[in-house]
Amino acid sequence: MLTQAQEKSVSKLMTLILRHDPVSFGIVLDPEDGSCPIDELLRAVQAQPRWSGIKQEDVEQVVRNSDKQRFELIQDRIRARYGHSFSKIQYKAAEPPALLYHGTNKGALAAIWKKGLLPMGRQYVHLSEGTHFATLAGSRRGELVILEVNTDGAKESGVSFYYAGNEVWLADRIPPECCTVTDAGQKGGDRS
Ligand code: HQG
Repeated sequence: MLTQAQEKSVSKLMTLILRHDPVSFGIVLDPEDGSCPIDELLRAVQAQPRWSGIKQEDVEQVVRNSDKQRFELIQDRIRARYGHSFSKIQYKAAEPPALLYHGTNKGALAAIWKKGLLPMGRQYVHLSEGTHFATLAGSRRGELVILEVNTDGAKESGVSFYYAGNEVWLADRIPPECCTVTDAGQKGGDRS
């Protein structure tokens, strides 16, 4: 059984492997769904001296307790649900709710009004059905701003949406005219 601090640390290592740099850990992710066999991930984690004693049930604990449900177990395979920079996971296009949220920061707004929301270092723009996830994402860099995204407008501009699970939606880009600032951030970003 891992402590909360250990869970966080293993989770960070797992996101590094499954989202960003599988190659450095000797792992090949499935090019379609981004998964790998859970025993391969386990061996990669065990190869780190600090985690040589880790067991599969510990990895399953991390998956279960992840506050943002970052990982998904599919039988004997595991993948990160979202957040990838390394490989472009093929998600199925899906019909999003009329409104989605994106958490960002004041410093990024000028560029967003010019170019819209772009994936930046990741493969997709990350959006959420409620403001809770957007608040967590946007609070990481400076003053939080929550944008409301008009998905019908974006679809009219040819944007496809993909569902990553746990209320998280992905898109290749969002045009600036489909974004408006909400005051949800100022209200404390209540879970909705
Ligand atoms: C901003 C983490 C300038 C965008 C988070 C964001 C989330 C622009 C930053 C998940 C821009 C990219 C994803 C433009 C967008 N010009 N800045 N045109 N378009 N941006 O981390 O959405 O805890 O790559 O607003 O919490 O913040 O790791 O994306 O501020 O859930 O599981 O550029 O990753 O989850 O930042 O975060 P990121 P994100 P985990």
